[in-house]
Amino acid sequence: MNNDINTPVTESYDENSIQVLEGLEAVRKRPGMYIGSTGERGLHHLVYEIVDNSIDEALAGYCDKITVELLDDGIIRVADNGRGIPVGINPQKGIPTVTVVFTILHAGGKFGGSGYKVSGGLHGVGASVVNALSSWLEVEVRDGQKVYKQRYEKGNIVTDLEVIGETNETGTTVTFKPDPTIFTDTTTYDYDTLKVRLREQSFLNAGIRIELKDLRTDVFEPKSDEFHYEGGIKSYVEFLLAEIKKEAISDVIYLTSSQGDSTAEIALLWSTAYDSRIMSFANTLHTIDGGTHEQGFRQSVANVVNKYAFDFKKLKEGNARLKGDDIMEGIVAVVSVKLADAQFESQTKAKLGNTSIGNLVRTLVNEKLYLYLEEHPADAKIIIDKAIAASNAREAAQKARDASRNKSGIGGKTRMPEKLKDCISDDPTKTEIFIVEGDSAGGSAVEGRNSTYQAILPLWGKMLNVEKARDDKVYGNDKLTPVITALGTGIGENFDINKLRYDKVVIMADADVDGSHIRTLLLTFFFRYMPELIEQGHIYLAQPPLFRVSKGKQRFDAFTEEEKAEYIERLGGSADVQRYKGLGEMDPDQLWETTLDPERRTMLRVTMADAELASETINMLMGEEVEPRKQFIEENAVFATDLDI
Ligand code: TSJ
Repeated sequence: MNNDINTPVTESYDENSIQVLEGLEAVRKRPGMYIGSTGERGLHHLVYEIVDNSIDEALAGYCDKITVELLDDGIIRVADNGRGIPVGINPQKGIPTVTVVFTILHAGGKFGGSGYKVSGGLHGVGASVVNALSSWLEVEVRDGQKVYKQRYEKGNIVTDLEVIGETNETGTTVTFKPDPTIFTDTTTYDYDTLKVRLREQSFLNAGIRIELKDLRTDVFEPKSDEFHYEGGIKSYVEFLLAEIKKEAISDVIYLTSSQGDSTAEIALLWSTAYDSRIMSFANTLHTIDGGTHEQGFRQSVANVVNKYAFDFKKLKEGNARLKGDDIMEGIVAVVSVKLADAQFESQTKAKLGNTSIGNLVRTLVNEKLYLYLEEHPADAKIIIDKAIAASNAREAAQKARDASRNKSGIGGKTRMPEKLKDCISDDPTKTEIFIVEGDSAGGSAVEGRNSTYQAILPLWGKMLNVEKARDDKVYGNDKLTPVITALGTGIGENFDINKLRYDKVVIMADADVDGSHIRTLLLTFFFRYMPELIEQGHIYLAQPPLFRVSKGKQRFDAFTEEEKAEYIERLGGSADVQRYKGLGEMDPDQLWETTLDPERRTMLRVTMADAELASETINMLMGEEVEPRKQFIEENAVFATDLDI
């Protein structure tokens, strides 16, 4: 037996043997060329290289269970119940096939070119690479009669293949310890990284059972998962849907076809989401950067939906064609292709380049998705309506965005909202804008204000629920557009605090439930779209009083029940008490005296000083759960007080 990886184990010098002659030494010299990197990714890649062999055995129909175990000391064990790697003498090399698999560098590894054959052959690709990069590796083969074992260290054979017992089972078990002198960053496996990948593989290979066990004694708690999906990529889209916490608005649509060596398999559905989630794979490798198969999918889905909408007259005049992005809104899809000579492009080698597979996908979608729509007109209607809604929202957003761009300077002045009663001064260090709830309060405020420095912008009606809406709706909302326009800063990426037209932005709403609602919505809007305004202390909450306590010429405004009682006592125990029902019922003078006059008013400055409270609040506001948000809105008065600095 040949015990040295530097000694060629073959006598033949044909072209294929050149790599063989290089031996595993080459792998240890330039590990990155074989596994991508020697960082965390490369470390995890070792496991995938081994597991892929068991998956091939399962695809060949001889294995239905794969187990991956994380052991102490960075050791990994992968076992399957397949036929077992052949132990007979390989006629070309004169040594057991299993030894060939682990000690000879095979041409055409995953990183050296194409490493995939759709059916059979090419098993064991990568096993020698893993062996070369392991401090030690042991393989155990069960052939239904005997248990064979061989051990290697850094790729070198240290024991002959020997029989160590008897068995009536079949299968292969590989145990290895990645070499810490190669994986210098880390040799610690991340359970969740393996979990995501193994789950993905079990989706892509319907019916396979993959078990993952964390048996490391130093982990906080032992973990294990089992993945088994008879539905394959149909189960995958359902899983992805659950992951984004959305509802389906169509059935799962499953399309498949093959041509020669190539197959394309697609599962898709439309959900209530506002973006799309498309996962593409080539030969079960996740093509993060997409490629021909994914592009073919996107284009043909857009074509088919448009063609169907046109053929069945589902679009109004002028809505001539729906854009791809609008059709894709809410789509959840898995596109999985298998092909003989996958060509990968891009920096990360995660983009498929084969044009023929793009055409296969296009043909598949063009024919079968169209048929599906014809046969499921109710689904088709929902899908098209959703695309039309997306299209309308996008157009509204564009209009609002244009409106929010401050064109003053070169192109003249932005037109201010009709409802805005602006102030005379345009000195942005002195001016104030009051965003007022309701038209009647707005009227009093306009009359009562100091018109040199104080602008009034009345808002009315039921506001849009900012937390729940998509960005487009916020941009396009006719309640918020005047606010954006009046402030002058623009929002999102257009935001420019230097264009702020007022020093103080004051939210003025009643102390009742509606007022609290509006306050919450505006605060949420500012938090989300103009956080700098809060950070730099420009946002305020007006504090209109609740009571007027008077006796003769003496008058006091009380902001709380306690204050009211205090004033009554100060006035000798009896006094006239007027309850301010709302801003709308104050006359202009009262509003000026109590709420607008900088000399007398009380205002709360909204700050982010209590950053934790703010972020928690916003998380809760932005979250999916309705209950805490509802509760928050009801308790909004408390929020305002908490922000009082
Ligand atoms: F990568 C590996 F080599 F290290 C490895 C291979 C690791 C593990 C965990 C499993 C396997 C593996 C290989 N499982 N099952 C097989 N099957 C074969 O190698 C095999 C068995 C029988 C025949 C045959 O034609 O009879 C052909 C093959 C390729």
